[in-house]
Amino acid sequence: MALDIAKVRNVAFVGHGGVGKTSLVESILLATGTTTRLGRVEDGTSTTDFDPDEIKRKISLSTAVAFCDYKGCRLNLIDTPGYGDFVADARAGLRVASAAVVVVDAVAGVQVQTEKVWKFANEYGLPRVAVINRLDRERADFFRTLESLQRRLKGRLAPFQIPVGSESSTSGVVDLITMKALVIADGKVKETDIPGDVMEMAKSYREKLAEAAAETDDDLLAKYLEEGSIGEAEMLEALKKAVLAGTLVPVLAASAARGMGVMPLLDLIVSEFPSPADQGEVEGTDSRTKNPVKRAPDPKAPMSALVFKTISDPHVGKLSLFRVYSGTMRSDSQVFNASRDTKERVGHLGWLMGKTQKPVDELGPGEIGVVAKLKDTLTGDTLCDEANPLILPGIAFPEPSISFAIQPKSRGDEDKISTGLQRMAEEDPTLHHHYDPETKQLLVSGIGQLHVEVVVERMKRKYNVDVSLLPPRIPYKETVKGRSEVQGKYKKQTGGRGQYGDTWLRIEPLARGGGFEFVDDIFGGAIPRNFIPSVEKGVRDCMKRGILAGYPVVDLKVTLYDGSYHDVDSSDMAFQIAASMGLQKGFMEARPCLLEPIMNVEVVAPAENAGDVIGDLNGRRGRIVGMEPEGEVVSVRAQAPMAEMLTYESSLRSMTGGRGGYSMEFSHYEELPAQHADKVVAAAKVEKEKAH
Ligand SMILES: Nc1nc2c(ncn2[C@@H]2O[C@H](COP(=O)(O)OP(=O)(O)OP(=O)(O)O)[C@@H](O)[C@H]2O)c(=O)[nH]1
Ligand SMILES: [Mg+2]
Repeated sequence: MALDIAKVRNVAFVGHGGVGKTSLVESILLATGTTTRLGRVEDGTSTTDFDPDEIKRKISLSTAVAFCDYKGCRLNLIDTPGYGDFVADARAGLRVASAAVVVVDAVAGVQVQTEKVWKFANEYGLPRVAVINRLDRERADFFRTLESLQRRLKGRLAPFQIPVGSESSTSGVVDLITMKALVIADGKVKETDIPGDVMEMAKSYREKLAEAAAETDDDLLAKYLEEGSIGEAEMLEALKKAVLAGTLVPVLAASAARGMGVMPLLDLIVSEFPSPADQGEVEGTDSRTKNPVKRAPDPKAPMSALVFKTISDPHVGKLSLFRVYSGTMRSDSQVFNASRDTKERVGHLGWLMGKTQKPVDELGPGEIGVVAKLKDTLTGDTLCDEANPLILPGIAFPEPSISFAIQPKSRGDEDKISTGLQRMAEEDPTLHHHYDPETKQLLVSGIGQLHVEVVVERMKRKYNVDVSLLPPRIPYKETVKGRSEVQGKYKKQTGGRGQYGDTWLRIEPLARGGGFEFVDDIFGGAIPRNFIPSVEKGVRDCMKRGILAGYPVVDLKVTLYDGSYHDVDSSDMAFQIAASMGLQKGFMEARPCLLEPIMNVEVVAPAENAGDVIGDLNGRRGRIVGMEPEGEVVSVRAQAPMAEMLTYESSLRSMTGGRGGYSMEFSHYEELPAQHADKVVAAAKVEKEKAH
């Protein structure tokens, strides 16, 4: 029997790295009796950080799902990674969730990834709660963090609780709705009266909450202004509506380590977050007619499900994690992958509890499940009923921003490497790889350095190949700043049939991000029509290979405006070569330059190190764009070239005695100053000579 859909809650845990998402999920599993002891990330015993790489690094690298039952509801807890390199998984987790728990650290406040996941949640229109966690830590401050949330995130945030005690003496929370305290004593949560020392604060925040509730409804506001208060039932009702609509975000207080604030979070999830039934119909596209179609979350409707995660294991094979949106998926059945137009056999279905699966016969709308060994299905695909083929909106994954060349440590491992990379790319849509014939190197591209390092470790553990990672290759690009007009001519007469292609090209820059534009400006048949695509192909191929230093050419407009041909000797190939020769020459005459990737960097460091951090960033050609004190720490935002930031981790560590942290993501391309560009061009020459 599938679950009662009104009783399902799909909740994604999102936030910046290391704020306690996995620990909070673990506390929930213990509090609901799902587990009998509290697993810990540090000990490698948590339910959702089960992967050996996660255990080794003590961070989540990948989305994992666990479930629990509470007050008659089924809660699917989607634990997503917070580290910037793995943010794609957080996005995928939010895509299939009905609500989000945004966890923030009580010391650091809002951080880069907090803002990012907040935007994703907005994109999917998800109701959410903000949980201020790790309140037991030194320098933790609920009210300062609340202020940081209200200032930096868009949306109305109102505390539903305030903490009792602070830092190591944190002992519980005051529930501002019931005006009772929930304190932890002997590892158990007890309801008590509000302690005297927080009474004033509790009253003042209760007042604010009543006000926030009143403001959600005109009639209620009128009553509040007239009578000076509103009843608990009315207040609750108004808050509930606003939370469901996403117009109000409750803020809760927690310490996952102490199991504090967990029960109120569970109550809120059950009573205020939507079920898949509340989420209503989903819209997709009929894969045959391309018409929009809607599906109700009804167990009897035609089945549709979205795959949001793929895990591949050399032993178990491929696992596909999915959410059912309509209809019922059954074990031992056949489904249709509408995204790839292929049938798939579904063997055993399961619910997920971290790395283990609980077998289940069928999964109804809203349920999250797993199936092994689908042959062609990848992340983002829609599985459905073949007679009613539907494609649901997929998941947008970020493009990789950093590339490393990898080398096998022993000869003859090349095949194993490509199999491994192929499999890993199936699991991870943000991992790309390709062979560069210029340098004869295999390049692996990912979102950041850690991402690629993890890939290399996995390759060793799962596919038994040891590779070394060469220093990262900065993804420079080439472009021009000026214009030129050149002839590209290829003529060869050696016995038999010759080769003849002749083109005149005009080369001009496009605005940054403009890509490539090819204009055919041939009149009067100077070049026959069938050879025009050959010219374009010659230009494109040459741009891909690069001209100045072997990096792809971008932001370029090439106009073919004249040329000539030979009745017998002209061919597709001759025109491709002619165009490529023309472009190479014209490019060099049009003031070529290199573009370099610029990163957005956010550093959080102790306030006393602010001066050093800023000085160091300036030394790395960085531009400081903002600096905000957050209590005893300071957050510095800057833009700096990727090439200068590769060694940042260790510098920051030594500057701050290990107390600073940072995150970084790609922002845009800018011209690389000439003295740096010269070095890159020279290095490319050396590399090319070595390869030939
Ligand atoms: N003192 C204290 N430490 C906590 C608390 N919650 C989590 N931690 C610790 O903080 C560290 C990070 O916790 P995780 O649960 O792994 O954080 P996360 O948000 O899942 O991290 P990523 O998945 O890597 O983004 C671990 O060492 C936890 O034990 C808390 O309430 N108090
Ligand atoms: Mg985690």
